[in-house]
Amino acid sequence: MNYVKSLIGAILVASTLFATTVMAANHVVSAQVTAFDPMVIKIAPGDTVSWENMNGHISHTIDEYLPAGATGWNSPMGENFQTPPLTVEGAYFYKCDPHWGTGMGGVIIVGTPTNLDDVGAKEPKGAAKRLYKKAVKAMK
Ligand SMILES: [Cu+2]
Repeated sequence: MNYVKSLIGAILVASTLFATTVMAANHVVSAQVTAFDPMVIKIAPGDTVSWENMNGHISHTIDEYLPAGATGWNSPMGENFQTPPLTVEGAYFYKCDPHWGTGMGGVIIVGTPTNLDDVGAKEPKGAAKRLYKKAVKAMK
């Protein structure tokens, strides 16, 4: 009986570890001259995103567009960067401050983009408007 209990316990622990390992993925975005590739990505809650080839670039969330309860980031200039697990669902808009004038930015859609209508209601202009349209299109 004790053996069966401990066997069941071991299976539960193993399956939990397995699920955690399998479910959380990292998604790579590469800085290409003055654009992020891919510009819009869809990920699952709990996944992470990392940026590569970041020499001369920044990943900085547009905090006024963040989903409610989400925490933004501002990566160190010129350094590759990885987010913590993104657990709050919604669309995370981010920009490269030095190249924002040329429209260098991107969107990470975590699960359901619950805040996309709110972003649209803020009537984004210029590069932010372009990102917003790309995010909407990605959900169709
Ligand atoms: Cu840049």
